[in-house]
Amino acid sequence: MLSPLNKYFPIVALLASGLLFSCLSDEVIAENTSPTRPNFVVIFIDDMGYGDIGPFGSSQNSTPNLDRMAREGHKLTSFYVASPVCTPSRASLMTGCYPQRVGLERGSGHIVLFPGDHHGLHPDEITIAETLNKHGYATGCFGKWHLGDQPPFLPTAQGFDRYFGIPYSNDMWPHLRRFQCPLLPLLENDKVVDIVEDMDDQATLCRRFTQQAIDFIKSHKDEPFFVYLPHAFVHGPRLASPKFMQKAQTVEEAQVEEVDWSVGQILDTLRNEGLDHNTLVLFTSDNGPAGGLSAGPLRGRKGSAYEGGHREPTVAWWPGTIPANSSTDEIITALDIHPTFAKLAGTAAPADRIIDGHINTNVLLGKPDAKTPYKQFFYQQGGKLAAVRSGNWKLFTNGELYNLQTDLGEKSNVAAEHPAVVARLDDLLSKFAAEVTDNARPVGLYPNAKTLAPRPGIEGRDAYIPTLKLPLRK
Ligand SMILES: [Ca+2]
Repeated sequence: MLSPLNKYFPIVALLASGLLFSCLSDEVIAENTSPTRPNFVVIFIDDMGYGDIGPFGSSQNSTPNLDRMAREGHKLTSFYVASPVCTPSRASLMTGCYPQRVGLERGSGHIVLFPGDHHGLHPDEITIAETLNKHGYATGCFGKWHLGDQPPFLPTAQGFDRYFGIPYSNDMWPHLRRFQCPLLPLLENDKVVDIVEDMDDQATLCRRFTQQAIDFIKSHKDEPFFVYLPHAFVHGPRLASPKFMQKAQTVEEAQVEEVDWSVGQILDTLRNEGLDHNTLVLFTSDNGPAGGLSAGPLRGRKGSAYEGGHREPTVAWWPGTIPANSSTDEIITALDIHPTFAKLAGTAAPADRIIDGHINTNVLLGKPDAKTPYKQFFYQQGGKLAAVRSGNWKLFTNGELYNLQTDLGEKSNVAAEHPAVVARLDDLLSKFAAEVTDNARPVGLYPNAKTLAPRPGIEGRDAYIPTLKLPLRK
């Protein structure tokens, strides 16, 4: 059914999504576009908080490789993900759209997708991997996917030439007894090739995904490549490799330090192969800290619309192009990765649909005096729109108002003193809620879904029937 808003679609959608501003920033950066197609590496940690690494003030964890990456690169202190939980955050990174735009603001009856879920990222969505792959890039995904485990939803059906990893979270295994999950499979492309049986296997995941990424980089060094390395670390259940467990005080510290080792391995590979001056590496996390990890000075954790849930410890590195030892506090988000990387590669994110992200090249690359194209950014909680940031003001749907410039920790609700600001931001929330509802695209659906691996102790086909109540959403 057509809604009244659809009649005004071009103007309303452009205004609401900020595409007008994308076009403007597009013009500004045209002269900065690299003549050759750069390589891209996105290192995406699971559940790591704003305060967990050295460049963002951690004194608990030793992260010499990330410290060096920040010294040689650009620290993004206002980098946001579009959701504080796994599936919606990843849907946004891949598409450049708010999660509700692509029908993945939550899973089916749960906040994220589960094993054998009949929902996933719709095959008609264009991922950043598809955009780059069509433009001649070799594309590899090594780690946790979590955008659907049925055939049309897997990475190799969504633009990746090669995949090795776990299809969803590492705690979705038989040891999580309340959900009676199947065995936790490791996939190579779309085939189950191994099972994560126990904690010793869990401890190998950082090493294995890192090695796969390195092998892919080496074998594609003569063509442009896009490597997406979504680590299973530091999501629970947690165990790191023995050499990291031995020297750390806690398992969280050991896992952060092994992730830091992984970063060092990737950057060393790029240096040793002579690829560092033509490769942009982005390090960040999918959502705020889970238990045992740190949001630093921020309020809120994984799952929250406070800054700690959405603002991630982010470093960009591209020697010779990104200035060393630089930083910015301008807003840049996971929504921008698809349109910005596409632009840098000499192509574009799809133009036949709304893309919420911006071409945010100048902020990403640390150009002098770069300004964010964002007039507003929207936060989620529990699969619902929960807050908006505009400038330094942040208004929650429950009426709380904070000034992030003077109150980064969101301690002091000043709504009563600024009724005009509340009214302006409340209007942004209402307009976005209406626009995104009217212009949401469908979630992917795969009827009669089966799990990829069996539940232990059950014979035959029954072992592959999902045990969760997974209602159809649309
Ligand atoms: Ca996560």
